Amino acid sequence: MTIVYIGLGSNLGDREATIRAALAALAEQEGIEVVAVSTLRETEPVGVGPQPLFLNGAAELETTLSARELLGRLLAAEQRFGRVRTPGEHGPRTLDLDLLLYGDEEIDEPGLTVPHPRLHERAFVLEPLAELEAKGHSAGSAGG
Ligand code: GSY
Repeated sequence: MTIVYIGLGSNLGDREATIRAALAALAEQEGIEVVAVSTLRETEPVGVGPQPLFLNGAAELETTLSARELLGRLLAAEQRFGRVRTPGEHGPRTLDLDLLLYGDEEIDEPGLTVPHPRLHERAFVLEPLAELEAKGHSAGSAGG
């Protein structure tokens, strides 16, 4: 069982309903347990030009899946909840599920980098992780 942290984001449609539905869909899947979810907060878009405000948060999962398998599940959930990915474009999105930490593993493969490469520079990720840690879910020592 590996402890994992994922980033949650949306800035299109019913943002909170989409994030909550995606978490429920993940929790139903074999090999994934949703352990804790941070509060969701509105944030100004970073690095994407003028766009609607995001709703962001983070969740702690426990999983028996490999990082690659879990990434596949996250991408499938994004698609299921209406995300359209266009290479090179950073348009508004119904759902963004980012794999932030996978235990204490460091992975750098095509399409899969953990810890997430921009984790430490994004307040909209760090603040919900800090909240989970304060609740006793220790993102700082994931897997350790
Ligand atoms: O993967 C993160 C997508 N994203 C966000 C986000 O989730 N929230 C905010 N506030 N800005 C962002 N810019 C990008 S890209």
